[in-house]
Amino acid sequence: MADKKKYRAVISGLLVVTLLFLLANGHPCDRQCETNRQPMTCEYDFVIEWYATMSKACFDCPNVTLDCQREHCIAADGFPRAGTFVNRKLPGPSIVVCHNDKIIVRVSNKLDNSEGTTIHWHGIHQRDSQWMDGVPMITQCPIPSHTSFTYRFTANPSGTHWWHSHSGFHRSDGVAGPLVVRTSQEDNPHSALYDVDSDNFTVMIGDWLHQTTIEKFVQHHHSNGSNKGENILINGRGDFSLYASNLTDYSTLLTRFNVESGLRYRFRIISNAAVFCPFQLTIDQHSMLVISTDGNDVEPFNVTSLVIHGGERFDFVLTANQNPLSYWFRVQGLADCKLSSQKAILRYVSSLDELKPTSFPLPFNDTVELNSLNKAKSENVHYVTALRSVVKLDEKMRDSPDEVHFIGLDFKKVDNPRFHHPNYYPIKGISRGNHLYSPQLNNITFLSPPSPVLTQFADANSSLMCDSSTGENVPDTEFRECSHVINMKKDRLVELVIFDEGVIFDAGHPMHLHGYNFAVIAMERPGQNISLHQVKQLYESGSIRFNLDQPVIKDSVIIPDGGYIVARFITDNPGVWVFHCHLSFHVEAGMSMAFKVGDEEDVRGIPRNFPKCGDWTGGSGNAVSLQYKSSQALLLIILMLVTLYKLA
Ligand SMILES: *[C@@H]1O[C@H](CO)[C@@H](O)[C@H](O)[C@H]1NC(C)=O
Ligand SMILES: *[C@@H]1O[C@H](CO)[C@@H](O)[C@H](O)[C@H]1NC(C)=O
Ligand SMILES: *[C@@H]1O[C@H](CO)[C@@H](O)[C@H](O)[C@H]1NC(C)=O
Ligand SMILES: *[C@@H]1O[C@H](CO)[C@@H](O)[C@H](O)[C@H]1NC(C)=O
Ligand SMILES: *[C@@H]1O[C@H](CO)[C@@H](O)[C@H](O)[C@H]1NC(C)=O
Ligand SMILES: *[C@@H]1O[C@H](CO)[C@@H](O)[C@H](O)[C@H]1NC(C)=O
Ligand SMILES: *[C@@H]1O[C@H](CO)[C@@H](O)[C@H](O)[C@H]1NC(C)=O
Ligand SMILES: *[C@@H]1O[C@H](CO)[C@@H](O)[C@H](O)[C@H]1NC(C)=O
Ligand SMILES: *[C@@H]1O[C@H](CO)[C@@H](O)[C@H](O)[C@H]1NC(C)=O
Ligand SMILES: [Cu+2]
Repeated sequence: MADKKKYRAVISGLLVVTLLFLLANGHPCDRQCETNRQPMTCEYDFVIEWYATMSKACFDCPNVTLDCQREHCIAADGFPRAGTFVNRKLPGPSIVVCHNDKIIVRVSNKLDNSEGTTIHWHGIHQRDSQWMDGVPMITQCPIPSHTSFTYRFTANPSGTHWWHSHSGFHRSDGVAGPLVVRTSQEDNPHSALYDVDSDNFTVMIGDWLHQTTIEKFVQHHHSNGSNKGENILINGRGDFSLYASNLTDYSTLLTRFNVESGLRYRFRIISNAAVFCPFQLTIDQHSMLVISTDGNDVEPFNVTSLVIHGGERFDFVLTANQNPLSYWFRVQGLADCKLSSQKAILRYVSSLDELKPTSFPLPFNDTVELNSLNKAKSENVHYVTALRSVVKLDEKMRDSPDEVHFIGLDFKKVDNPRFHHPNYYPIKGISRGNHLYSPQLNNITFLSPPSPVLTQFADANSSLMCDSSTGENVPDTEFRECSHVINMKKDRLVELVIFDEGVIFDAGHPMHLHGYNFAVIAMERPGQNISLHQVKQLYESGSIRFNLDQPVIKDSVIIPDGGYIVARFITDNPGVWVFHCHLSFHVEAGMSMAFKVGDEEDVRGIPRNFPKCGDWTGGSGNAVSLQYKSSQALLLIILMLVTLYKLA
């Protein structure tokens, strides 16, 4: 009897613990990862809708602070605006899984205005599920409004990744969230460096507009409207004092990271920048020990200032070893966001201080910065190539490359018919404030194909496509637009020499490759500008020093303005993979291209009933024009007859 009671007590105790665990951690897949455990199947439902910040779900937010935390309340920075959101959350729901888990996400498109959408899983390579990459007209048809699409893929590789819409401006209007793939302790070279790895310390930083992105895009591209961000949000939260609140202490509304004295925390930072908005992160009185970028572990690198560009991820360890107080976690916008900054709060839980943190002048006098933008390298200013991968570069990657591709980036003064008309408002004939320079790759604007290249290759319209043979040496004196797809053979060592000509604007483009990681074996900024000719000369004369030892491995990287990077990867993942600037305004204006790796038969397993789409031209169009022509002819005959009749 007594035994039975004890047994029951233990079981109910375990049940309560399990339930508490589930409640605290949410999804059952967010768990401790162990080697030799069966992977789990992790399911999620995403509903994408037009919705509003500061909606009625926010009740008396911010006057009643707790109201800002209510379900469906997207408080943001207090500014009311429309946006596209997933499950009425900002950031969208976190996906936290273990390496090799199966992820299943059912996406329902409930956008009122009938826009199609897709979700890209940024950092996931989609080996053997290439059609799940979420790029409209490259790997799938857009998901029409009022329909749903289920993404199924394996969580590989591990690391801090994220998901976001790859269609139009849905990402910058809210459709984005973390995707963290953890590994077991044995597979994690840095597990001894920290104590806590929790979704509470995953941080998505984004610029934030006070209008829908399409509004800003149209005003900027068709008129003289600005392309600058209005604010920055840290995990969907920003300073209310500027827009919505007269509270004396608005800091209660900011994102908080609660830490315990003495523990070491793994922070995972994701940049969801949409305009040209690099973020400079500093934490008062704390340094950051960078251990990973874009899911690739690096030898620990200690910094006090970390710059993060669109699409990049950085993981660092923060040691809570300062006086138990509250500290500012500061994000300063750079470039087109230089007027914006934002704060979150790092709060030691033992601190009684619930109030605004004290401001410390500067985190450290000797700031060490990583991933700086367009600065000269120095003792305290480091490019991302200062990081060393924990693994040696694969032997095959040190050979001389099988293919080399030069990819030049810049804004071009061309009459792109989308934004200029050669007679009515040519770029060379109107006031400077109205010039729209087209951001291009090799002087080419990407034209979205009318059907997905990967899944409907046979439907491709060859007259719209171009590759390196037709695309190279295109002059920038006239506008060129095509579906720019470079063919690459399977299992080749490809070298990309990516340079920013740097002629117009002191800008910088964060470039992202789908389907692969690449080793960044060189990165330099010799001057303010560089031409294809100059880069080729440097490359061919052997003047570029390659780091083939333990180069940093990434999937997103900033190209210095007027500088270059050299990147390598092995084409062992067949498919059609876009390579594009990660700034929404640039990719939507055509700063994109695709690498088609292998042949159609190398991609196996596309579901037979996979949705199809395309242009509807063909026979009936001709029939209409024939009819039109015959009726015109008939009219002519009648006119002639009438004239003849009159004459007779
Ligand atoms: C907050 O309080 C102020 C002053 O009491 C009031 O004017 C304002 O309307 C309130 N805001 C909200 C959202 O309730
Ligand atoms: C994460 O946050 C939740 C909710 O505030 C809290 O209950 C939990 O203890 C936190 N976990 C860690 C590891 O800090
Ligand atoms: C934009 O154009 C309008 C109308 O021509 C003008 O009034 C305004 O000053 C211009 N703004 C800028 C920033 O150039
Ligand atoms: C804040 O206070 C100012 C001046 O008292 C007032 O004009 C403004 O409307 C208030 N803002 C809000 C959001 O309550
Ligand atoms: C990192 O740098 C800071 C400031 O220079 C220093 O105080 C701290 O001890 C360093 N941490 C490590 C792990 O080297
Ligand atoms: C940092 O520099 C300022 C001004 O140069 C100086 O007053 C201060 O003592 C320095 N702080 C530290 C910790 O070295
Ligand atoms: C291919 O594109 C060209 C240029 O837009 C167009 O004229 C032609 O009708 C298209 N062909 C097909 C088969 O859709
Ligand atoms: C773009 O065109 C200009 C002018 O013809 C040429 O000098 C330049 O090298 C081209 N850029 C690239 C990246 O091909
Ligand atoms: C390139 O930069 C140099 C100065 O660094 C400048 O003199 C030259 O005019 C620039 N060239 C172009 C094409 O902008
Ligand atoms: Cu760009």
